[in-house]
Amino acid sequence: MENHINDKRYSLEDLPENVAKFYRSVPFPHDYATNFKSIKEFARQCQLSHSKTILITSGGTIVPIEKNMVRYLDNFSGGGRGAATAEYFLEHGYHVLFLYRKNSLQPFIRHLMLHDTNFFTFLSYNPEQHLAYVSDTYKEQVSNLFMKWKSYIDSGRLLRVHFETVGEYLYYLRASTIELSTLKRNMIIFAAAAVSDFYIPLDQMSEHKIQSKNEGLTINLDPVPKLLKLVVSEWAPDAYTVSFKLETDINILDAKCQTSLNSYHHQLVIGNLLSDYKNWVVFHTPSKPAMYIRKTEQQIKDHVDIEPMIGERLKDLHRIYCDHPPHTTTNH
Ligand code: PAZ
Repeated sequence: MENHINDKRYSLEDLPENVAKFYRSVPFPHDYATNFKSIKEFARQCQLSHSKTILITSGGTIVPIEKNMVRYLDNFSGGGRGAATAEYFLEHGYHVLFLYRKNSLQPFIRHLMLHDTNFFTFLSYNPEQHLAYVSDTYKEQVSNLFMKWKSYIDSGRLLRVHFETVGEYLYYLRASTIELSTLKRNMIIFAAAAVSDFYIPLDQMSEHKIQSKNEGLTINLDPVPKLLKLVVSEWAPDAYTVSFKLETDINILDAKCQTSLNSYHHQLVIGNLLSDYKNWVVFHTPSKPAMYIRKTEQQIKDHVDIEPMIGERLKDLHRIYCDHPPHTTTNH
């Protein structure tokens, strides 16, 4: 790849075999060169302004089952957690690189995109003039949300890069973590995207739409390599790295979070349960007992977001992390 010639950090030769094989077995994102340039420039601006920065990954990745893709495997994630978290950190002075699934929720304008309050809710119609317009009741709210979204983008505080496939996601995760690694401890990586665990390598994928012949379909999937290890040990070793663990069985959630911490040696795993992930989460760090963040009954009734509560706690942990120079023992 043209951008990466002579940059050893991107060399596939030095990667574990399964990771190099993955990158060789998925198509390159077609708008990579443009996005890579934007990410590099964003990292330069963050460094110049000494700004704290957060990379937020958001939404679910898809797995194509045909090269001329008609069908794909997907997951439930809608990007609400990532978008709401981006809002919190933008409002608290951070630069945000928002790596999100195309057409998933975005900060601020998510309120205009949600399925239960889709954009038509905000419109009125004047049949005489044949005009639709934002109704007076919502004018201020819609205008505020739109202006926040636009002004953070225009000022360079919010950079959005989108992906669809798991391959695109992992290409952009590598570029974002490597380029932002110059920010050292000033950076948080907040990996909330729901990333496919399995994929079909290009050389095993049907070229054209798979034809149904009144038979079932058996698909063989290869495992997607876990790149968190490389993020933590090679690509952005000084960042405050947060991963998520989603489970459906509460009895294994804590153990899975601990296993993840022990395997990757990062700073925080946030556990959540599919049935209740909007109402409570649990923080696992290497040195403190598990800490729960729960909405009150009233907050649940009022549909209050939990992400500002997660953000507040995380911002504190990040401040403590930044206040301790590398290689000293911290107790956070
Ligand atoms: O995007 P969303 O708000 O619908 O869901 C967020 C989430 C549940 C995908 C996230 O909190 C999470 O757990 N992400 C990691 C999922 C995983 O274990 O791969």
